[in-house]
Amino acid sequence: MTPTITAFERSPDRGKGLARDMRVRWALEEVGQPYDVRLLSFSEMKESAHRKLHPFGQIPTYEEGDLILFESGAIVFHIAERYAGLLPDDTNARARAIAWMFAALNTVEPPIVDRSMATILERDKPWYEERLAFLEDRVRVRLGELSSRLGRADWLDDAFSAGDLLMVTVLRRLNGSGLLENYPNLSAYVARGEARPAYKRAFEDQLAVFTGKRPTG
Ligand code: GTB
Repeated sequence: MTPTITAFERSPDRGKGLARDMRVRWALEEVGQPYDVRLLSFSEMKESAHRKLHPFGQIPTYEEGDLILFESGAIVFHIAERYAGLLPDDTNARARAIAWMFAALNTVEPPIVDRSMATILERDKPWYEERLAFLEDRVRVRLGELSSRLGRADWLDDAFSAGDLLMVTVLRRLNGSGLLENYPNLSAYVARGEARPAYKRAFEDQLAVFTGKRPTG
């Protein structure tokens, strides 16, 4: 059964792969599973038909037969469990890869989202510069720790996994902030993720939603 996911009809990032359907698209491309996409406007996301799929009226969602899922992390985890290619077979290595999935979403993403929300919602406040400096310090702490752990390795725990997929998408939210560039091994790590053929296919597909041009490859 071909799964259907939901995505923005018109993404605020103009198709730069920052909305969270990107991680689901990438996971599906990595495992070679074709999928359909249903595009939603902001108002459609808040209608009851969509809220039956997503209690918070957001994207992405995932429908596959009787299964309806929301939360990008849960969706990527489901894909990684159902299809080969995103989690190792070895039990301990698999547990470590899952730990990195949680680390990406629970430990690294929150300060990055706090920073990006402040740049959108708090820019006109008198205390904005002071708060931004505080939030960026919090991001730097996590980047420093992640950079130390990654060291010279290609991926967080030996082979590429769903943990790397989520971590790369989380770090990409720092694009344009100038923060990632101070950690060359993390910049190279993100570039390594973006160079994967599955990433490129997913990126082109979500970009095509915005540009209206179908990918050529
Ligand atoms: N925890 C949920 C998950 O991981 O799935 C969070 C889902 C979520 O935040 N969805 C956002 C959404 O539907 C889109 S991804 N927002 C509409 C709403 O809440 O009404 C967040 C996002 C949106 C846009 C950009 N961008 O343009 O750069 C980046 C990230």
